[in-house]
Amino acid sequence: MLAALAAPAYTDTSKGYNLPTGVTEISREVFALHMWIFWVCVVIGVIVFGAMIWSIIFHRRSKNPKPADFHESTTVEIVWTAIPFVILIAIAVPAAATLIKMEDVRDADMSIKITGYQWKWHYDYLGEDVSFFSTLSAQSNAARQLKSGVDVTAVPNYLVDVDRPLVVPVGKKIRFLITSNDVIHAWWVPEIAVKKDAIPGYINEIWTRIEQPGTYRGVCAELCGRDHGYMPIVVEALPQDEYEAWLTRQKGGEAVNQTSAIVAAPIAVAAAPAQTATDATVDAPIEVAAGDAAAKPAGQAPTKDALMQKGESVYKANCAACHQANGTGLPPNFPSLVGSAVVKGDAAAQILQVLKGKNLMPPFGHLSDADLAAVITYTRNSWGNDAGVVQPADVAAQR
Ligand code: HEC
Ligand SMILES: [Cu+2]
Repeated sequence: MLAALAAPAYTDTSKGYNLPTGVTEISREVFALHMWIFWVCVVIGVIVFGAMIWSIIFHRRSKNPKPADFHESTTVEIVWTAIPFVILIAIAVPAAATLIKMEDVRDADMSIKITGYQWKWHYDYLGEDVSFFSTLSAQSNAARQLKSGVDVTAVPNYLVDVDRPLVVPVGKKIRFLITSNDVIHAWWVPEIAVKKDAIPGYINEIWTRIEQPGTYRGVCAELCGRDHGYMPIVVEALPQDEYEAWLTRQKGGEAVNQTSAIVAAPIAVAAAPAQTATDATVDAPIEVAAGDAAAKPAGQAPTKDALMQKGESVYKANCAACHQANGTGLPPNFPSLVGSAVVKGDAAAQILQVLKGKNLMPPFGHLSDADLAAVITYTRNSWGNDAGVVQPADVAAQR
């Protein structure tokens, strides 16, 4: 989130209540179509309602006790068939032209596979060996919890902020391959006029070429279950050189641990309010250690402090929705982890349950070993629990 604050301001090209004009050629065409069809509708509305109101007033019964009884007029019938036909053609031709352009994904400069999950997005930069999950930002997620006590109007970009945005270059034709891992989602970012269903078993294609660097926000546009409202999209468009620098940074170290880069930032934010000034100075080196240690491949086991730090942010992003930030859950459906026999018990059984899920609890096998070890260690050693450390190697052993 600190990164988000430093990023270019959110670009909003909507004018009050209207659609945004957006920052791509297609989005401007969509806007022009929208306005053209809107005015066609306004004119039709004025004529039809005008004729109706005029008839009601000037041909009311008290004025014309004996109604006219003429019948059939070939001229009128031809006119009222021809005019709508012409209007429909005038709408369909430009709309079809834009649709065809939208579907033309040939000659793309790069491809990104987007996969919807309940309730997050996964981005895979094809051919680049860079992929990651993008989930609701820890700050929004904490604020949205029942009785969180947080004033949501004070949370920046409440519910439209993520831990890791989709970073793309400007000026490049980017092909999106959109699919889903579970139910139907829809990837929608109004400023770039991209809205496509993410359907399990299908891959939908669409493309964009963003002209202006900036941050563009969107949401899942398909009712996809309980947390449908909590899977926002953030696209950060960077100039080509900055994008390339970003991509290089992702490749070094990211292959080992997909989420390492973000973990440091949410921790800083999450930990800050609770800390006194002295704590903050004392903890600062540990934060660095958390990022480093956890990002290293198994073999160099992370310290308990590092696991706890990272675990807290993984917990907030993945578990707090059901088990609550303070671990007490929402019984009877979502059990409390405070003093839970499973949490205090055999580590292997607990790892298996988190990896594979159980009944209403979804599987978390898509998280890295480092993230899972951290979150399990966190639950085993928070809220009065004291059940020892789980290392990434322990998680790997259960996969
Ligand atoms: C969608 C809601 C949901 C989320 C998110 C969730 N859980 Fe659970 N969890 C459950 C439910 C429901 C159970 C009870 C499963 C059962 O025994 O039927 C459970 C049980 C558990 C248990 C066993 C507790 C006990 O005493 O039975 C542990 C440990 C646990 N979850 C850890 C986690 C961790 C760690 C995460 C995050 C990585 C997580 N859960 C995310 C719903 C959730
Ligand atoms: Cu969705």
